[in-house]
Amino acid sequence: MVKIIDLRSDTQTRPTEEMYQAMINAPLGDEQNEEDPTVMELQKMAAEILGKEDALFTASGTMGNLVALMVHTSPGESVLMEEETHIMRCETGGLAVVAGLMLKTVPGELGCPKLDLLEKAIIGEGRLFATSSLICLENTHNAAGGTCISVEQMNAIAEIAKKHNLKIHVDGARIFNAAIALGIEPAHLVQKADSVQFCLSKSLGCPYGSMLVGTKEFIAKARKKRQILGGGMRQGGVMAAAGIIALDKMIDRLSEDHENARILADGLLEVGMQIDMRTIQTNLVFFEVPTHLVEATELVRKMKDKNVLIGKPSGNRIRVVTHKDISRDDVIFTIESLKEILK
Ligand code: TLP
Repeated sequence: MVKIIDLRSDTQTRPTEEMYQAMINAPLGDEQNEEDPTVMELQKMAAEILGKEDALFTASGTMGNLVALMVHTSPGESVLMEEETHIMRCETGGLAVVAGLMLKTVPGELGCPKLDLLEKAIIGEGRLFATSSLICLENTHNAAGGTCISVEQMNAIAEIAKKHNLKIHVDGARIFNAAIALGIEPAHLVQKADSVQFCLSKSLGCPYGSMLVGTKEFIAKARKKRQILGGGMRQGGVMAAAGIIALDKMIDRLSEDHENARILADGLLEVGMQIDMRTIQTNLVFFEVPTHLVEATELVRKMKDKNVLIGKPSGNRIRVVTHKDISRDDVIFTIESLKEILK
């Protein structure tokens, strides 16, 4: 069988053999009644790893983020975030459609909202106002290039949040990539956050699911909001079993993906692509295709002919992502393929 090298996203992974076995053998129960031992074990592990009291298994990152927004806010309020966040760009406007929230975006630097502008954007109390109640951060930040928000930045944002009585939610779809790249414990990185969503189905290799973590009170409320969205499960342990393996075995290996991303970025530079190297921090690589070399859509097509799938271009900008099913040899093959196409 021909190997397809799929660099479009770290969502394009297959479960490990151990995950399949765990899924087959998982003890099961009714998740909505909190009787599924496997889901409960996964939730306990997720809460512990992120240093929070409790956790909830959700269908997706989108659902986890939306549930968090619904718990932290009331309809008619506003939520602040950096202007290229995933919640703003790629979650179908759920915050407005379902949660009844107004969005205020703030320009950022490498994915972190600019602090002075963030504070200025806060809407205070008043009969006429969509008062701000929540700040959402994204760590790592997808559109900025998989960049990390540091503990120092988190602390500074927490100061602003405290001063204005706002909560902080972290869309940590790839929070473990951030922790590994920054060289700190995940719990330390999110200490100042009131809630965090992270994806099992991204870098960690699971077929399904996200975790939402926070206080016991927050998670009790989140469980009800998840039910509104139709996200209560029955024998959810089948899917949670893969998550347990992921938290046990798949976090430490993320540094391999980061190394592969750096090698890929160096190779892309070598063949003439343009990259802001400040953004090469984790497993995402965004590059600009100079039009004098090749048309971005043509490059995608030619790479596909070589069985290498790369992201759909946005203008001339293309994303490639390393993950557990991309080996060092795959990265080298990708660079060689680029060289052949561009020679
Ligand atoms: N990101 C996906 C999809 O948008 C295509 C990707 O390939 O990067 N937050 C962040 C930062 C994300 O990157 C994503 C998904 C989500 C939330 C949503 O997670 P899901 O797809 O599980 O709803």
